[in-house]
Amino acid sequence: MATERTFSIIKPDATRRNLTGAVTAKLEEAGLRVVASKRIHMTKEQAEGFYAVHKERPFFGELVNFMISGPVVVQVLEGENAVLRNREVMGATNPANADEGTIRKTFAESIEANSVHGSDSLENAKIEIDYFFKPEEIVG
Ligand code: RTP
Ligand code: MG
Repeated sequence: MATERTFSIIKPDATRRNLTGAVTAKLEEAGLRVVASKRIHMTKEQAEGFYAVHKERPFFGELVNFMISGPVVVQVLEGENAVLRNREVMGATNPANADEGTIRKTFAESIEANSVHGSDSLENAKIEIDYFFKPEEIVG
């Protein structure tokens, strides 16, 4: 087992419904420590850059518009196997397919408005953390 850091976003559908605390509680209950957190309203350029890997996907434009439709909370999470652990507690992308008790099963509105983002690999976690945080903003 290895202590890892991963990157999380509490998406606009969740901040709009005052679910920042409830989502964070699920992360903490899963053994993930919030070592950095800030509420931001992404610019279009920031969202497009963040989701650049999806730029050829049919949902790219809608996804960017959704992500800039309200504030988000970007977080760095630390814990044992944090990348996989976070993916487990998030649940499947489409809440209809997500397991009971997961964040998306409990809170998500749709496949797009699915309440959270989480890095899908350790390599991407590092890139995504660096995209939003300066090293001194992370307190382990
Ligand atoms: P994420 O990157 O946000 O953690 O989610 P994920 O890995 O489970 O899903 P991914 O395939 O990377 O897609 C990124 C986000 O795009 C939106 N999406 N919309 N309309 C659609 O068919 C569709 N598919 C994906 C979701 O917000 C998804 O989280
Ligand atoms: Mg993804």
